[in-house]
Amino acid sequence: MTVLDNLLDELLASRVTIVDLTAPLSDRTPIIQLPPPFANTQGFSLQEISRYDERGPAWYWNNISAGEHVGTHFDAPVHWVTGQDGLDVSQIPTQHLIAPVVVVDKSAECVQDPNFLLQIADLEAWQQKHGPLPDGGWLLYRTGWDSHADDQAAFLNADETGPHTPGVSVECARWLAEQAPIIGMGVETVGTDAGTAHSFDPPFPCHAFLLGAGKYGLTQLANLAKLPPTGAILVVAPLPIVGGSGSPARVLALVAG
Ligand code: 23J
Ligand code: MN
Repeated sequence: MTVLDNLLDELLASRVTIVDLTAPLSDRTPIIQLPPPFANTQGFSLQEISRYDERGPAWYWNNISAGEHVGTHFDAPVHWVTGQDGLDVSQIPTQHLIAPVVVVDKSAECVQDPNFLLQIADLEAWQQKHGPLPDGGWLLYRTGWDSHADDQAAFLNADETGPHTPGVSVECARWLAEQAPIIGMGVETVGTDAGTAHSFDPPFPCHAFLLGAGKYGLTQLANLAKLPPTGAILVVAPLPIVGGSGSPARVLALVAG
């Protein structure tokens, strides 16, 4: 029996399940809001071409429009100035799109403090309990923020000082980029950086350090509560937009049990 026969058997018997980590894409999907003078992304929308009518009697289809960074999406290294000589989204090696995944759960802390920042010490404590971060794999950071994903205002959680959503400290972002063996980090929020990260030094450190190191980002993930801390496999499927800085992505996890 080959490993693929084994996998199919396990899938058919539901001993391996497929968890969808993707947020639905619609004109209600939250989008990031950068402050002036910065330009902002378009949201997702459908424009109907025909729907079993005189424009096309037997078929229904739409044009779509969206920014590259809408909903559950992939950040390629070239998205950030620090990664400008790196890969675009069409160039990501396929072995990076199916890889081991671990989950760090800080959802309890983030209920108490929406500005919670993940620290190096949190990851050291996690590794004491669960072993090393996966070489060539993904770190997903659970904050519970997906519970706000049906409400743009709650999801961005902005006041007159700007957005307040959980993220990663500057030192921890540098450590993930330079010391950790992971290829990328995924989050439940609208971007990989904290809502307040515009005021960090450097600004947006997850983007600056991880993408600058040739690593990747994944945003607005859902259903992280359904994943074990270790042992799952992540399947990430961004569109191969030639020259693209990122893409909406279908993200699935294979989970044993
Ligand atoms: C552009 C500028 C700042 C940020 C972002 C995009 C994202 O979060 C993104 O989607 O990559 S923070
Ligand atoms: Mn992005």
